Amino acid sequence: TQKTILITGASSGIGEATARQCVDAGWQVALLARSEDKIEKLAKELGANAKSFACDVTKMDTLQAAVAATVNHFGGIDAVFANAGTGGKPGGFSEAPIESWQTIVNVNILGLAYTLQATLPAIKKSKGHVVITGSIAGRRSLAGSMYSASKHAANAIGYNLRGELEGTGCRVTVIEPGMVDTPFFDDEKPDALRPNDVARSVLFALGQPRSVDLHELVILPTPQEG
Ligand code: NJP
Repeated sequence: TQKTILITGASSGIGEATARQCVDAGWQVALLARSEDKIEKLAKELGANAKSFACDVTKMDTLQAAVAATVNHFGGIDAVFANAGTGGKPGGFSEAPIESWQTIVNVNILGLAYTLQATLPAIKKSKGHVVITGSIAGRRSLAGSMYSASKHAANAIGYNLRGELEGTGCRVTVIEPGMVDTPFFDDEKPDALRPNDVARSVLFALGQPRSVDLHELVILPTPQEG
C-alpha cells in the first residue's frame, strides 16, 4: 500500500522539491502552506497522489483542519516533514527589529511544535517518521541571532520528541542544511545547495528500514576552489 507524507512549507524551496521527489518515489503527498494558489497548482501538476491543504502553521485550528483533511483524503499519515520556516533580519540582538523575532519564534519554534502536536496522533498510529528541517545554524551562530536560536530549538525539539516517542516504533530525523538556493533569500546563491540536494537527504532518511533510526543529517555545499 502507498504511504502518505504531510509536508509543511510545500509551496516553495526545500518543501516543494521534497514533494516532487516523494511523488516520484511513490508516496502520496499532502502539500501544506499558506499560499493556496501555489500549492493547488503544484498538486495539479503532481497528479492524484498529491493534494493541497492551505494552512498557517502558527494557527493551530487551520493546521488541525489540514491534518484532519489529509487523514480523511489519504486514510492516514506515515510521515511528516515539518519544514515550514522563515529567516532572520540582520542586526543581531543589538539592532534587529523585534517584530522579526516574533515571526521567527511563531513560525520556526511554535509552528514546529504545533505541527507535531497536530500530526502525532496519526504518526503514532502508523509508527511513522517525523522529519524536521533544522539548520547548520542550529549548531553554530549563523544567519542572524534569533534565527540561529530558533534552529537550536528545532534540534532540542527533535531530541525531546525522540525521548517522548521511545518505544513507540516512531522515528525522528532532523535535517540540517547549510545555505540552500531558495526564495528564503532575495538574491540567488550560486554556491549554495539546491533544494533537490536537501530533498534527496529527506528521501534517504525516509527510505531507511524500520530498524534504522537516523537522528541527524548535516548537509553542506562543497567549498568552491580558489
Ligand atoms: O525557504 P522558502 P526554504 N505557515 O522560503 C512556508 C530551512 N532552511 O525552502 O506559507 C505555513 O522557499 C512557506 O509557505 P507560504 C528554513 O529555515 C533553509 O529555504 O506559502 N507555512 C514556504 O513554503 C525552513 O525551515 C536554508 O509562504 C509557512 C516555506 O515555509 C526550511 O528550510 C538553510 C509559514 C519556506 O520556503 C524551508 O525553507 C537551512 C507559515 N506561517 C535551513 N511561514 C536556506 N534556504 O539556506 C512560512 O539550514 N511558511
